[in-house]
Amino acid sequence: MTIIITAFEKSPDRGMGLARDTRVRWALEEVGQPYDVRLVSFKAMKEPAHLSLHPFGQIPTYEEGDLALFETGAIVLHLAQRHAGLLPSDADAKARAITWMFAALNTLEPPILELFTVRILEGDKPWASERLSLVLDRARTRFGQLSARLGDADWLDGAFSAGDLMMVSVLLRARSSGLLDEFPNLAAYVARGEARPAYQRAFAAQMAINAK
Ligand code: GTB
Repeated sequence: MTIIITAFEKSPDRGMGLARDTRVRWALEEVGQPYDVRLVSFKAMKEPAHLSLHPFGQIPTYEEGDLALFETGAIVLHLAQRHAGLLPSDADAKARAITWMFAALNTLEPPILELFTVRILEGDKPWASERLSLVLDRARTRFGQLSARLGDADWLDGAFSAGDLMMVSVLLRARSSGLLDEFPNLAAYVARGEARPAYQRAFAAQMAINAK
């Protein structure tokens, strides 16, 4: 059964890999599943055909036969549960890996998105610099806590897992803020994720679309 995901017809980041289809592509590459991509415009995302797949009119979506999913957390978890390569077989280790997926999406991603909002979307507001320092401090606290937990380990809990895939994907979005550079072990962790052949293939595939 062919897996089909959706992605931006033209990503605003011009192929830097920050749009969320990259993490789904990465998961698909890690578990060795081929997939097709349907590109959608911003207009098409808000039309009924796409809204029937994604109630919030966003990318990515995931179709596999009769199954249609949205939300990258759910998609990556689905892939990790159906195929070998992203979750350990030990039940407790699996639960911890899934915990890291949630931590990435619920604890790290919100302050990183706030950073993006204040730097890019609200950058011209008169209060932007004041708000930026508050938001930076909140993100810095979370980065410090994550950095302390990671220490000098390669991955968050033993072998590379879906938890690392999600955490690296989320941290990548903070690179342009410079915050990652304040925590060398996190910067090295992200670089390790990016160096994985599966990530490289996923990045190249989305770049091929956006470089056109
Ligand atoms: N919680 C959902 C998930 O994890 O799947 C969030 C999905 C989402 O935010 N999708 C975005 C989208 O479709 C694309 S990834 N936006 C269009 C809309 O809402 O109308 C977010 C994104 C967009 C652009 C960049 N960029 O240019 O750097 C990075 C990330």
